[in-house]
Amino acid sequence: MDSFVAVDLGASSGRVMLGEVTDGRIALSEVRRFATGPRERPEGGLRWDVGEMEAEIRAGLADTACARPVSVGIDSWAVDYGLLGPDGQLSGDVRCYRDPRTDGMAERLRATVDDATLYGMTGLQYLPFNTIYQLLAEPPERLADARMLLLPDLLAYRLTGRIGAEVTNASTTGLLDASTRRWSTELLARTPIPAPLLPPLRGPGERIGVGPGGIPVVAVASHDTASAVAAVPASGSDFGYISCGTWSLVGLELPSPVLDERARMANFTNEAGIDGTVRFLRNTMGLWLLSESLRVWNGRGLDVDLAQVLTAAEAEPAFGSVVDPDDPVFLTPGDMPERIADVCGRTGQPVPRTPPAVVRTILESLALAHARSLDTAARLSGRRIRTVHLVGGGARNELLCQLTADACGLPVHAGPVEASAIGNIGVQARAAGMLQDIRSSSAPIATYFPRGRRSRWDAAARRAGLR
Ligand code: LRH
Repeated sequence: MDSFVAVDLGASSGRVMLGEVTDGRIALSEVRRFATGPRERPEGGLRWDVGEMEAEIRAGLADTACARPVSVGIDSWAVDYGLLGPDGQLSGDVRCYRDPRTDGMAERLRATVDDATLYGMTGLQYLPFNTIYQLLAEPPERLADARMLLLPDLLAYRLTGRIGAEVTNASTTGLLDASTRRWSTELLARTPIPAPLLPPLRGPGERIGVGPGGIPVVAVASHDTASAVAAVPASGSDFGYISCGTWSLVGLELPSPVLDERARMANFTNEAGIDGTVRFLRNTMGLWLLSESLRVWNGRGLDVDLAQVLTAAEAEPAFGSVVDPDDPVFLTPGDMPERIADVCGRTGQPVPRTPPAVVRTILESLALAHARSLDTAARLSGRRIRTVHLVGGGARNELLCQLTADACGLPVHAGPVEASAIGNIGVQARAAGMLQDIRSSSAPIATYFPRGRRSRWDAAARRAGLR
């Protein structure tokens, strides 16, 4: 039996997981869990505490030492980075993508690169927080003589002293050429971003260096979504996936990018996956709407328990109101129930007043967004989807899984919950020659079959004014 360590960082919590590989299957256990959430600083701006993350990772690694792991890999959410100064030290804080500092940056870039050209180069969905817009929001002097390291690469640097940019995560920056998988020098030349800012690229499975206690640090698919999709327990090519946590990443695995105008207009992204695959997906607001609602209710002393409110939401009438989860009003932290009420009022729908009614609206809205994105992905790629795999924390949410099956009119296989950690460990174990198929884990999978007519979902979308 061989052990590997996955450090899997999410936007609210981070985990150090031990993965044991026996007879080609991965079994996970959690070694350490810690809060990661961004903090608003007095000087302004939402920032991550990288020092605290590093300390937690080091403590987690010390806890795994007796299992003598073969290696460790780090994955996290995409797009955020730290800047290393000429002295090799982190200069300033790592900012959170939900910080509104990128307002106006897309317009600034448009002055030198039009949207269609940009999409043709990078194949990236427009999101206001793509790294390219964050870099454009930096004072130019911060970028001179600096090196940019995406978060997993930054943490690997702090453990090993080695710099690099792992390619799956680099593909979320808006600076990688989607066809060649190299930094786009053509695009860089049209921006004030200096080319030496970007470190050399490396791929999943490459050894980075030696970390604490002599453990080898290996590059994995360091974008958490890339790791999660690598672990989708599917065979064949007629499946769609939903990597569902803070975000819902909804789409298909393809052999090459789709860079045409229809894909751009549908705001689909082409991110780099393992083994040269492309994650053709739409990034949709996910369970963030629910977690922020719970935070707000509990902050007001309402004491709303997740399990109880989900049971109550199941008993709520169907199709009260739905909203577009991608409405920009939902991006920044804040009072989601209030914002949902505003959107429902604005679109002439009944306003959900109680926590169960709000939760029902959120889950039906997410299920509808899942179905619409899968339909679009199939249409744009010419692929047929026969089953859906829903992985990540959302796989625990039975009501969401059932509603997603209903809205898609397709069976939904839910699990593994810890898909990112499994993909992370799978890449390491395969690189070490100890595993052939990353898609095999011992995690339980639950299947939800569709109920009711799909036309009811279309009618709900029309009532909400969703095109
Ligand atoms: C999910 C995720 C997603 C990104 C977002 C910033 O955790 O990595 O793929 O778009 O965070």
